[in-house]
Amino acid sequence: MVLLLQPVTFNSDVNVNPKCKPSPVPVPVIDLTNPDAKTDIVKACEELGFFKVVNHGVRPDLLTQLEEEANKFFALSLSLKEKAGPPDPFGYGSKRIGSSGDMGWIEYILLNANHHLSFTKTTAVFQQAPAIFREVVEEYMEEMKGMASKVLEMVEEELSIEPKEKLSKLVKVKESDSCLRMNHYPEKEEPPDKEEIGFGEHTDPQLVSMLRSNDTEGLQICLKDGSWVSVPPDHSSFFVSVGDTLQVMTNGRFKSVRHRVLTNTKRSRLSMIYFAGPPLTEKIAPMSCLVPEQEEGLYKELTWSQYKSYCYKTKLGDYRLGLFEK
Ligand code: GA4
Repeated sequence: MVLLLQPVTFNSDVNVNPKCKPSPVPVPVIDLTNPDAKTDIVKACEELGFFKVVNHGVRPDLLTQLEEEANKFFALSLSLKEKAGPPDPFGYGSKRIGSSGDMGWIEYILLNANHHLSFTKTTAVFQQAPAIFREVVEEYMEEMKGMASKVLEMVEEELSIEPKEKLSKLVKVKESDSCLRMNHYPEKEEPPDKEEIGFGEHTDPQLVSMLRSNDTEGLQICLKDGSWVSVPPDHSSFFVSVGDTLQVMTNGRFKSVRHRVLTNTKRSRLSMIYFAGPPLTEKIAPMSCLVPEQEEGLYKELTWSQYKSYCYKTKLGDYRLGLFEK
C-alpha cells in the first residue's frame, strides 16, 4: 500500500486527553423493523444524539459494491484524483477540511445529492472512475434518503409533530440540500500507536447524518459530561447522528452530537456519510408543537442557506449553534 498523505501536525494533543474513556459506550441499537423503534429513536436522540440502526433493509451487496468502488477511486494516483479537486466544497480533497484551515489525516470525496448544483465537480469525480461507481453512488443516495425519511417519520409519529411530515418532507423533496461524503483515512505505519486527528471534533449542521464504515475503529462521540468514547465499528449497520438543524427544530429536545475520528491504526478506515439537509430556502426554527404554551422557542429563525453559509465560514470545532440563540 502506498502512503498517499504526508503527516500533518496538530496543536491539540489527543494522545494524552485525560477525558477519553477507554471503554466503549453502549450505543443504543434500533431495529427498524421493531414496532417500538420510534420510542427508542426519540430516547436515543434526547440522551445521546446518536444511535445504531440494524435491520435497515439496504441490500448488503450495494454496501460492498460502494466500498469496492470507493476503494478503487482512492487507490488512483494523486494526480488523477486531484483532477476532481480542489473541493469547492464538492469534489476530491485531501488533508484540508473546509476553508478555515482545518486539517486531518484524510482524503475524501464530497458529492451533492442535488446533481445540478455541483455538476462540474461531480462529473470530474466520475470521469476518473468507471460508470458503475456513479450508478452505485446514485442508488446508495436514494437508499440513504429513504432511511433518513424513515427515521424522521418515526420521530414525527412519536412526538405527534404537526403539520404531518414536517421533518421527513424536508429530506424527501427534490430541493433537499443533502450530500454524501466518502472519507478515506489511510493506514499509518509511523510512528506506531500515535493517534492522529482524522476528522476533528464537530457537530453536523444538517438534520440527520447516516454513517457506515468498514470494520476499522476511529469514530468517537462526546457524551453530555464532555468525555469522549469510542464507537466500535460495525460494517453491516448504520450510525445515525442528530445534526444542528434537528436540535433547533426540536427546540433543543434533541442534541446534535459532537464527534471526531482519530486514527492510530495500520488498517485504513473508509466511511460513507449521507448528510440529510433541508432545502436552501427552508426557514429553520423550533416547531411550535414542541414549544411549551406561554413560552418562546429557544432559537430564532434562519434559513438553511443562511446557517449553511455561516457554517462554511467557521472552523470545524466552533460552536455554530450560537448563531441561532436568542
Ligand atoms: C461537517 C459535516 C459535513 O462533513 C460537511 C462539513 C463541511 C466540509 O467539509 O466542507 C464543513 C463542516 C461540515 C462544518 C463546518 C465547515 C463546513 C467543514 C468546515 C470547517 C460537508 C458539512 O456540511 O459541514
